[in-house]
Amino acid sequence: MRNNRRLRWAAIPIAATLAVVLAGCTQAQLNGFLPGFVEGENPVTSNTSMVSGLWTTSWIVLLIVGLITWGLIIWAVIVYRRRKGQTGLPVQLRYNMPIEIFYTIVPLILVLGFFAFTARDQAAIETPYAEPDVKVQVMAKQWAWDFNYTDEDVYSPGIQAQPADGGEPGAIDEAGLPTLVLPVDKEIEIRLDSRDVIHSFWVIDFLYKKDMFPGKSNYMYVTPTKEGTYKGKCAELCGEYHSLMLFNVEVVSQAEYDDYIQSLRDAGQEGQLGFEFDRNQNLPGTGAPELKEEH
Ligand SMILES: [Cu+2]
Repeated sequence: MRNNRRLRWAAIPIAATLAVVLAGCTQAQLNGFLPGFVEGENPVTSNTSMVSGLWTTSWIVLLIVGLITWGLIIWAVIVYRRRKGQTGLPVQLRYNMPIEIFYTIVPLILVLGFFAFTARDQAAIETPYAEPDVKVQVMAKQWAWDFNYTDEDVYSPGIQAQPADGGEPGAIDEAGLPTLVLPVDKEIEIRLDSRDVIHSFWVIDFLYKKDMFPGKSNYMYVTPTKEGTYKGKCAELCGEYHSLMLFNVEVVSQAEYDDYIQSLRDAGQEGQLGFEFDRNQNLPGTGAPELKEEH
């Protein structure tokens, strides 16, 4: 009875604090301060709301755990502080079964909960499109990107970021960055490959990145839902000019996409930039002659 009343007293300030804090939140804050979110506009991709929901909910749960923990620490420090005239050790308590059970069960619930929600969202995001509208292939290389538009059989080669002419020291030539053009509201399958070492394909506002390995293809499935230009970068330290391994993703209307594909065709960039440009030519699966064992 007495314990219940105490708990109620603790619950009131916690709930009040949460209500005040959350009521004062802007949409951007409720979105976990993640990049790409603009109030009143479409999310950037079909996945971003799910990712930011998982992120923000996790933080709220963890902050509640934090508030309870900090509250208990401060309470114990104040209530059980050493008072004038006290000597020796206070009464030592151990094997308090209710508390032992409490701090075994609660973390277990938290871990299982985080796991379940992560697995659910990951499964949704990683589900391949049965019939993607557009297939592209991204080839990472030290320190740039090649883009193959698989269905259209055209390509766009990229070079690493160059210094801007006459700009600030360290400024880069934005116009010269490799650019992947994608149509809006279309299901896109992106095949990810590497020509040399491990890289990682990261479009910041997509809230998603995935590693790219030599000799093994990874895939990502995404539907961009807002037109715009989004910054991308390599997210896996891959050598000296890793920081210059930048690109842009331009999400455009279908008509603009068709124009872009035509411009590549007009420039003679037909066909695909294949694995023949990879640095290592002896990887399994590349068709290279394999070493024969001698008997
Ligand atoms: Cu890289």
